[in-house]
Amino acid sequence: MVSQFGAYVITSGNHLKIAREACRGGARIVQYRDKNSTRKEILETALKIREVTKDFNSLFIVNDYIDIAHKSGADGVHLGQDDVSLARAREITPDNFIIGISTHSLEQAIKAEKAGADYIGIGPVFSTPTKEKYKPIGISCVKEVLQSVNIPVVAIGGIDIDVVEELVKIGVRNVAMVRAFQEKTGEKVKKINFLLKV
Ligand code: TZP
Ligand code: MG
Repeated sequence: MVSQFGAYVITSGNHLKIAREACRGGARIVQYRDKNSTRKEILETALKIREVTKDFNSLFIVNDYIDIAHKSGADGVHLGQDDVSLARAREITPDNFIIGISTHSLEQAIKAEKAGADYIGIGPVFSTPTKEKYKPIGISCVKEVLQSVNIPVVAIGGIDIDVVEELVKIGVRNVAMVRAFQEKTGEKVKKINFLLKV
């Protein structure tokens, strides 16, 4: 797996459109995160996003659903702290399947690496309505995580272009956004990848 993603695009709203624009802008990785549709709809959209990401040679990750990730031919799945355990996820997915884990503290980050995660998300860095029940961890926690684990660390939560430079300064090499990628997706991917030297 690549050791740096750069802009990590998480879809919302018009998922396929965002995925397409992300790929056109040079995104190395797209996560399909759909909290509203039915399983059937999610599989249908996942299959379409798989086609687009394949055309651009971008990695495709499905949030929450291991079975749909597998059926759609995705490269991997992204799981949260309350989802099936990483060990179980490994058992039921093929070799080389990418498994990313959401973490919200240094302890969770270290635990996820030990358990064999391919990468982790760490956040929310700043407060965000997209994950409003979570307390922001702040930049200092992200820095500690970067110093403590060796797998790719994706900073997430309340991030927009204007803070990327600050994140780069503490060593962040992967930045995920949900809301901020709803507008000018391709343009933002390009800018972020430039700042992250991807
Ligand atoms: N995990 C941690 S924060 C977050 C997720 C999915 C939401 C990030 O959304 P936004 O809109 O980029 O703040
Ligand atoms: Mg989840």
